[in-house]
Amino acid sequence: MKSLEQVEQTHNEHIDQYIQHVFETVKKRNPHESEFHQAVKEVLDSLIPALVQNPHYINQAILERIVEPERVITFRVPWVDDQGHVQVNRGFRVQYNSAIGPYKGGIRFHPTVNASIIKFLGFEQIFKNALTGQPIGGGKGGADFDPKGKSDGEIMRFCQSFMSELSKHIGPDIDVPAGDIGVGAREVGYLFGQYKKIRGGFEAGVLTGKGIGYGGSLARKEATGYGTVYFVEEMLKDNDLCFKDSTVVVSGSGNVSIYAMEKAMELGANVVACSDSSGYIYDKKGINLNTVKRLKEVEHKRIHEYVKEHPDAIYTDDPSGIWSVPCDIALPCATQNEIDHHSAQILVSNGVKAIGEGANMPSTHEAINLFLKENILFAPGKAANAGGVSVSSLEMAQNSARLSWSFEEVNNRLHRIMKSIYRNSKDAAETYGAPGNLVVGANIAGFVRVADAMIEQGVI
Ligand code: NDP
Ligand code: 2IT
Repeated sequence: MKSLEQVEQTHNEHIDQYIQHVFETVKKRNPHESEFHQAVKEVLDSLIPALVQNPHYINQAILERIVEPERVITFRVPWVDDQGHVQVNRGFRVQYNSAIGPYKGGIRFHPTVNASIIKFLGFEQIFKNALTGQPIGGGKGGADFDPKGKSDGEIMRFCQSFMSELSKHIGPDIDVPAGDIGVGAREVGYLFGQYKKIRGGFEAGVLTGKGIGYGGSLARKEATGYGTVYFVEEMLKDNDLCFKDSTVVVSGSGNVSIYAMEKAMELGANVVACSDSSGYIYDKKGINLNTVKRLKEVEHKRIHEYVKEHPDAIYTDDPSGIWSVPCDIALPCATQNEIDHHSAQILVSNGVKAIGEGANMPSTHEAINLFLKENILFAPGKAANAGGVSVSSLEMAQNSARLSWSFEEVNNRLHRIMKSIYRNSKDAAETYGAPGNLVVGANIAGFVRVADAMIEQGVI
């Protein structure tokens, strides 16, 4: 007769085989989409204990359903450049999962955007949004448009063309886009203006990240970066560590990066390095954030300009070199797969204590496994960067109520949400037999909320 342990082991092996089968189907159905495969694999691999405890998720084919987007829209985006030439880009919107609310997620404008990137981001967004506790489903969009070097007029015409098509598929109770890489308040403004013109009415809640003067929320701009630091602060506190007097490296110098640096500095950290896609700056005495803000937010210049004003700082034209700067806390806030196994090894050998992912999927599988193996505190992106979409949801709430809260009010709510995401991820990790593993905890906590809502709504 088999022992109880053997029976359990066989059962777990069956579940593992089932999960592998679901993953193989995803790969077959979506060939050559490596980022999408990566995001799906990370979530599926976390779910064994959740399926062991909840076998009805298997009977109800929750995995097979959750990996398949409810809808994927691809469209032509024609626009006229300043020379009078017609240009064509490809636009995307993936409406991934609406079990707990209208589709919600950003829009990315970057030349690398393709179906794989948008699907990986949309898939991550389902679980991230569930973790926030807010009523928002998962979606993502974008275009392979390169905003670098484009005039303001070109950006506006591109946004108008993009929205001319997208407007057919979105609405305050249907799908609510926001910003992501290459899309900030300026682009959201042009997108909103075009949507309003097409609809003939002021539906404030159709987009978030709007300007403060026409329905935007205070603290949305700061929310992702601040939220990442709030999350990491909780994780550090739980391990008798803190930001004060720590050395911090933050990749990128865009929206998420700038406000992660700001909050880390406020908490007493010395932030010594940041980057853009061309290279990184190292300023031993601490980055001057006012200079970075002016260069990036106002003048739209490259980060290497920083050293002209701060000659003690060093610029190196290799963005991934930033991970060789010794630090206690690393906050990757630029883009996917920016920390590979090699960079992770360097961080570990330099004594890093904690990683907080402000970007989406910035660490490869191999990097994450190394951090976990070496007991480095690791805050996964879908939990740690959920502050942006959380405040987006608060923006929707303010729009519905036709009022606006103070900065302090929104910031306090954001802080509470990040604390509760940390607590729920930590508790789920413990409940499901992986104490301290916030990757497993966040994936399961997000998944269970969505899976239960899907079951309650029947096979749809
Ligand atoms: P931005 O466009 O404002 O900034 C992106 C920054 O990352 C820029 O400094 C950019 O440099 C840099 N970057 C891009 N590619 C690389 C690279 N290969 N190496 C080094 N730096 C690079 O985008 P966001 O700050 O909004 O987004 C950053 C990340 O955070 C993304 O992963 C996004 O999905 C995620 N995120 C964003 C949220 C938001 O609310 N905005 C919410 C949650 C997650 P360059 O200017 O040279 O391109
Ligand atoms: O990745 C993300 O969570 C975002 N880009 C923000 C999404 C949003 O709807 O605010």
